[in-house]
Amino acid sequence: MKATALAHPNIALVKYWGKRDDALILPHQSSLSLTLAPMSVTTTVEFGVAADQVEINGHVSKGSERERVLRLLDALRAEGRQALGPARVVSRGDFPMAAGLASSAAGFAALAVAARAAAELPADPKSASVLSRLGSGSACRSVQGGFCEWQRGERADGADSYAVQRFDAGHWPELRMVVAILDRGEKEVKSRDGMKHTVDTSPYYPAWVKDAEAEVPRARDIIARRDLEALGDLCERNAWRMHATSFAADPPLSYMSAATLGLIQHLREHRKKGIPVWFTLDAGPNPVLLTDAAHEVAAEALARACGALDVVRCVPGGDAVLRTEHLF
Ligand code: 2P0
Repeated sequence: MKATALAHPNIALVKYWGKRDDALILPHQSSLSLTLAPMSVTTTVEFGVAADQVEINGHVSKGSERERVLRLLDALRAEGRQALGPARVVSRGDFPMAAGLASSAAGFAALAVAARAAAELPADPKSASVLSRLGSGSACRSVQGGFCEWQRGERADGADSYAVQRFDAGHWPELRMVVAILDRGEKEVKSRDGMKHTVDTSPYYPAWVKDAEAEVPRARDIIARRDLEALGDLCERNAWRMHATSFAADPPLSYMSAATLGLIQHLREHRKKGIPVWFTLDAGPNPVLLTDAAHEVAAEALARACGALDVVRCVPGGDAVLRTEHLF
């Protein structure tokens, strides 16, 4: 009853921003992301040990981090096909320092895939996606590679709220995502708190939900024909609108810094000069630049010229996979 899995992070092209159920992590709207290589998280799970213990990146987990892991394991244990007992979990990420990408999506995707395998359940991306969602919403989009769509679902129990792969990593191999680290600091407001505050207080929130849901099929069509310019325009528009809902919260919430806005301004100048580069922005000040293989060097140079302390170049990543080497 021991298994190990490796999963990659993902970056949303159409963002998830706000829950309709905080406990089950059910979103108000669907979202669509690209799984990113080369960064990954590897997690080993073993059931049937003396007591639950969780270790992430060499530290014993406590508080909410431990609770999130146990919540996911409890859901699996409650399925009750066989008595699984307490579990030992060891997880390790290979993210470069301050990669600017949250490792939680990759971490919970790897945990779900490893825990299901340790429980001797058959490989099933849908069930693993539902399970990983209980740790972190965006994790459900990291169970598979390439372009994954998290369908919001309708059911109150969340059984129909999971991600499906629309295109695998080989569909658009020359696509590039370049993370520009403008600020290495911890953000003041975590995504989970920021999205809740926005849902609760922003008068723009209903408009966001309607608009984002409508953007998902448009993004799918654009990705099908590999139209970089159209995808760049859609990504930027969706990022602006996600942040606009937060600007309109009470009190207002801004994840952008002066440096973020400076870089965005430069992108426009670069596009006028014919360099195909666009941005997206999660709940933090560090933009992720969308471009192609022929222009990733130019995108990195642009990021550094705008003050980036670090730059991480990413390519489309593959599915979460089981590994035969365990971490303990
Ligand atoms: C996304 N983000 O779609 C959006 C865009 C941040 C901005 O998913 O509360 O760590 O664990 O479900 O998944 C980050 O939020 O939040 C996120 P929880 P999560 O990628």
